[in-house]
Amino acid sequence: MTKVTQMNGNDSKVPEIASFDSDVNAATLVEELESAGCVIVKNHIDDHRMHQLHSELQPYLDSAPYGRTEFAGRTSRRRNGLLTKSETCRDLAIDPLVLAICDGILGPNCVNYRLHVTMLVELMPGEVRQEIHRDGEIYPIQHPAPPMTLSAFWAYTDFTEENGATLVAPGSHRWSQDRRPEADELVQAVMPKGSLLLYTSSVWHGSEANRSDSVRTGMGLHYSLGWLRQEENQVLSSPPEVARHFSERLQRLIGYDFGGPYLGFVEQGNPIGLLRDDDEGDFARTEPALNAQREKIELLRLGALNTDD
Ligand SMILES: O=C(O)CCC(=O)C(=O)O
Repeated sequence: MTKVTQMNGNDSKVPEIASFDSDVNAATLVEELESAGCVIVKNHIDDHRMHQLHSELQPYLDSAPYGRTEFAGRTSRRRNGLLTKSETCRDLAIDPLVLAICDGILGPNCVNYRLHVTMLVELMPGEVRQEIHRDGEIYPIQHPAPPMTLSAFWAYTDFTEENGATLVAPGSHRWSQDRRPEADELVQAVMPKGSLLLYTSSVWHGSEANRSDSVRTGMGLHYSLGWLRQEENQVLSSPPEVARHFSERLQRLIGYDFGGPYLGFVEQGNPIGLLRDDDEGDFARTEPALNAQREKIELLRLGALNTDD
């Protein structure tokens, strides 16, 4: 593990993102996410899998239009719906280490978490800095809030200072609604291709300008609490005739499952039945195991977290 705390001339801490090798255990990463809101896992996937991922996805990126908003980046290209486009991406969406982190970060506040959004973000040379934002802003909830999403942003290319490695404000998951990061509170997630940046929904972040002459591409596979609406409409992006070929873990993760007791039924029963030829129709709108898990969840008191300021 590399975790260095530097001091500047004013004796104040220089922000840093703790960075771990990929043999790190999930509990260590959960602890770091709870204390800093962000963490890097270096070299989590090898060159062979990166090569597979590129060969499956790059044609879709090459044909993608440039962004049409400042936020999407007018010199950037994006693609979503990645599960239908790449088998390697389907595997990465259920990466055991990432799911174990979701268990620790999202698990305490829901009985099932979901795949929230899949996206490729390619910054071309000349792209400007993105608006710094919190992913949790899509929900009308005051920050700091308990983690509503866990973002897993994979380095599809190397992430360098020059090519636009994501800017993150460590510790900002505890900041009040109105506190914005100062310039010296932002640090870039510099990491080699195949690494992974993780951060939670109250963390301020955004892509840095690409001042290099090469592209910088990140692949976001983000997760959310099972009782929230997912950012990407996963069951329309992967309708039943497509999703029936996915692994059962992935089918359930994208939404062919209850999001909690009584959440998301189809004709009274579990939507996983839509993907089974031999399904005889289950007319239970919830399941005893879900009900039992639900009992263990402490009621959320939004806006009740301690802030740092
Ligand atoms: O591309 C990046 O570094 C971050 C992108 C991001 O946060 C977003 O588009 O929501």
